[in-house]
Amino acid sequence: MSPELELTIAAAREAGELLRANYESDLVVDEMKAHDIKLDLDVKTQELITDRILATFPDHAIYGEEGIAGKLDSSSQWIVDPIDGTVNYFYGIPHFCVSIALREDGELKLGAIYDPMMDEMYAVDYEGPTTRNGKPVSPSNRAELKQAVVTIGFSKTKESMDAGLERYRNMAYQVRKTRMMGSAALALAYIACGRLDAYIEEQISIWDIAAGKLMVERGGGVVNLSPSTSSEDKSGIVAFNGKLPLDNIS
Ligand code: 2AM
Ligand code: CA
Repeated sequence: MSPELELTIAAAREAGELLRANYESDLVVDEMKAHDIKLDLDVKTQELITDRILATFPDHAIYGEEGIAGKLDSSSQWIVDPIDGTVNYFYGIPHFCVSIALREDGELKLGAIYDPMMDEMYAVDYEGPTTRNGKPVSPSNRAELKQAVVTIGFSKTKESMDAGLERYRNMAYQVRKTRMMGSAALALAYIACGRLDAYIEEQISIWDIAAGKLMVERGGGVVNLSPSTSSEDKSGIVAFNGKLPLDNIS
């Protein structure tokens, strides 16, 4: 394992332990929006990850959901989501994770996604397969929509919700089951290991998907991103096992 991935895994695990320790405790809410919540713990967890990474790589950049740090012009960028699935976390639904990826010269290189409630660590290095708790995993072989379990996410704006609902309506008739689970990073980790066959969402941010995108692609899955209609720094995503006929959906 590369030293960079070792650090990524250690930081993700430590962050996940902090989340597990505070799970179902009285949480300090920084911001409560119609369809989103920001917790003090989002910020604290990112600070922990930032400290661990910059202690080893003080010249690198940190791009996190909760802010930026380090040398921002560095060609080595760590893309961090301290809690992916904050709404689940706040409501005591045990499906959320920590996601950390390393991007060098604009290319995703490695990453880890840690689900602290399941104690599952997904990881992908500079080379080699995606692993879960150290064992190689791969996407499913299901090639027909009628066999597929597809997870769909709804975003925040009315426009993106309307688009998502329309897509959901069409998809629901064709697939075996749909799921709405609330963590983009875990949706991708689940595709990378064959638990889910596809994930479609109208509007996600890079930190939600950086590590998971690499995990899916490394196993031969496909992740198509499209520019979001409503926000410049967000994208739509269609991710799948590489076998389903979803290449033309965007
Ligand atoms: P979060 O928990 O880190 O905010 C739920 O559909 C997924 O969308 C989660 O992965 C969630 O990540 C993400 N998400 C929540 N708010 C978002 C926003 N404003 N823009 C993009 N993605 C968001
Ligand atoms: Ca988050």
